[in-house]
Amino acid sequence: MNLNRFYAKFLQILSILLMVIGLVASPELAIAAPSPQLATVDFTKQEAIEVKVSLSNGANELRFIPDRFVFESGKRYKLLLSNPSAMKHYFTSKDFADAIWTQNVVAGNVEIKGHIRELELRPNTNAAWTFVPIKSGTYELLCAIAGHTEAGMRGTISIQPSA
Ligand SMILES: [Cu+2]
Repeated sequence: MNLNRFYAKFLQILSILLMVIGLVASPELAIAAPSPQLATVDFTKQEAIEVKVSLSNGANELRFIPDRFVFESGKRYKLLLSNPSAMKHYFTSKDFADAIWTQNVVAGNVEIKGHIRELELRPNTNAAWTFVPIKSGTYELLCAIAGHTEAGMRGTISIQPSA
């Protein structure tokens, strides 16, 4: 065997060895390597997506504006609620409230933490509800004041699975 043929044989064996090592090692590496997405996601540090909702309006119409909401599971939202009408109104969607994680509700100089189930807004007040949707589904929204739901103050909130 001359030197060139020796090297050719050596390289052939080496490449086969590397292939075998690669095949054996790669499944383990695939399992051991943490998913970069999972490793870096912190729901509370995502930029909040701002969504506005008006409870009634200056003409005191009994409706939510808008009355359809679509959120995506795992994203962080800041729902900016305002009541520009002369009556108090509720933002009530208990099943939705159970399907999200609430970071806080800020109203005036007060920040409320913990599980929130409904908000009551007096005339000319605002509140910001920051949350992360957890469970997908479609949930009913209504104003709990007698007669308001029936008059049209209702809507739906959908949570879609994360893309
Ligand atoms: Cu109302």
